[in-house]
Amino acid sequence: MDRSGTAEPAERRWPGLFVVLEGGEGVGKTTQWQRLADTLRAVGQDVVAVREPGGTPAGDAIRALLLDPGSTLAPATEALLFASSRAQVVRDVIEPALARGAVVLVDRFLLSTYAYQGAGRGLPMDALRAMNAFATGGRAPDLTLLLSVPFAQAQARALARGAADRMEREDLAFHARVRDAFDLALSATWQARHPEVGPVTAVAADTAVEAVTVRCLEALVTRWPQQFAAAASAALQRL
Ligand code: T5A
Repeated sequence: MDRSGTAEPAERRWPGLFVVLEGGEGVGKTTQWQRLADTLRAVGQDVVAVREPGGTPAGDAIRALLLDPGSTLAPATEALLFASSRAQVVRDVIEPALARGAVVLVDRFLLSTYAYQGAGRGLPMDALRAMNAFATGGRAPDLTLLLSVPFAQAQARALARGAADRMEREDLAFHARVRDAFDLALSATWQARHPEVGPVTAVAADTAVEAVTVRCLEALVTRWPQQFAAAASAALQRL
């Protein structure tokens, strides 16, 4: 059992809310990240939405380097570049937004590094954990929504989208290791060992986009009923 059903964490020390969307290629994260931001803004919430890598001028330049199929990067270089983008966006965007009380929606965060650079590339988890701690300064998400779709369906979606970036060009075995790592992150044992990731909850994303948005909002309502009830109700009415 994951920790998503627990009450609002006592350790929350900032006025804003930090919510991350995660999952392998083609699960529909980016689609839901945009839809959640739009739905929350439509009911008057202050929302800051950024994606990793990216979200700052330096991060966008790092993103281009990381995703360019022409880049040749050693696994350690790749990991450090993802962490560099993260360090910048945490300090320039995420921290100030949380301090003023915004809902911060981030498309990928720590869990992606563990799944792609840890399970995918085989880099040591202890090194990645230390690197992540340095990059975030200890900032943990309040909740991660881990979108899941049957592997073949997600691969078909990603393929249908067209030109593949450097990460998407990795072979099926790489992406299967990434998927397994994401699945593992749903276990209570894994989450207890990785408090830096915060609580992780699964969202089934194998249906129409509108229904997945409702499921994401329901996961937020479970944890913060007052804050997200209006947005969830608006999304339900659009079904
Ligand atoms: N990475 C990232 C690391 O290796 N380590 C790290 O630490 C971090 C932070 C980022 C890459 O970097 C890696 C992971 C990634 O490989 P990216 O371009 O941001 O690159 O790639 P993704 O995060 O994979 O984002 P994508 O946009 O490519 O994929 P998504 O978010 O899973 O899917 P999305 O929303 O773009 O949807 C894919 C397609 O499916 C359709 C969409 O219209 C789109 O065509 N779709 C649906 N179709 C039917 N039903 C639904 N419910 C659908 N939802 C979406």
